[in-house]
Amino acid sequence: MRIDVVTLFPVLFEPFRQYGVVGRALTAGAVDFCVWNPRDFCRDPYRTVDDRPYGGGPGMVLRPEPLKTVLQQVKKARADGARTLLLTPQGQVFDHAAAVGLSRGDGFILVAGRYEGIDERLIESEVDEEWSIGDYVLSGGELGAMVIVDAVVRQRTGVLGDARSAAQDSFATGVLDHEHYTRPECFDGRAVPEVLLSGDHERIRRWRLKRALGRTWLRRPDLLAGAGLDGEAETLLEEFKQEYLQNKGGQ
Ligand code: 9D3
Repeated sequence: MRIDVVTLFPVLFEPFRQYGVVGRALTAGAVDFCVWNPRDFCRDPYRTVDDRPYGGGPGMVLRPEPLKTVLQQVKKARADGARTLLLTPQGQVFDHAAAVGLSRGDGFILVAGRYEGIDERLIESEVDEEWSIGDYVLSGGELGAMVIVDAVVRQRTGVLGDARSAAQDSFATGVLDHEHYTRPECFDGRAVPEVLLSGDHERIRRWRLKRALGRTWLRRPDLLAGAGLDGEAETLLEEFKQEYLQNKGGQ
């Protein structure tokens, strides 16, 4: 898989590409990652990338020419017809299904905007899809690009040490994760739930599933609507609800 990112701030991607799951994927050669700066493709002596908006108003707009030049270079370098995705507050909200979809292809080109936005004609001529990462205001598309790369790269088999990890991620299963505990057995006067020390793997599995369902019901009931629970899950969730409503806490 190859991912290209077009950004005015390539340095922001330096630690991102060096560390963690993404860093290992790049080192292992599972993903080719290239960062391009439109400023390097400016023909004017001052290398200006922005200009004032037609019609007036605050802020600046990214000029179409440097972006067109850099995107044509990227597309020539790839020569695989990869889709070009623009990070923008006006885009579709990125989610796990989108991450899985993108992880199945050969890669894509991400364009991170800055300032008030990008000249619309560049979007019409060079951009295939527009994506947002959520309903809050960021200063630019770079964090959005990193979010997408991280979510996509961890879906690729072989990238995670344990192939089951990606499949068990929340949103992959449709429910939130259960609680986690490690040593010591007693911390700040709080014990680890007894069942986790029992060694009874079937009891532990049912407890974890019940906690996961219960937490999803309490915190993100919207997720449960699309989770498609089987009979066992339905039963465990009913147990959780009853215990919760009787104020037993549900251990
Ligand atoms: C005056 C109008 N501006 C503020 C609401 C519009 C605006 C332009 C550019 C707001 C933010 C940005 C920069 N943001 C992004 O490029 C961006 C983004 C975001 O702000 N939120 C969620 N996802 C994304 S992806 C790219």
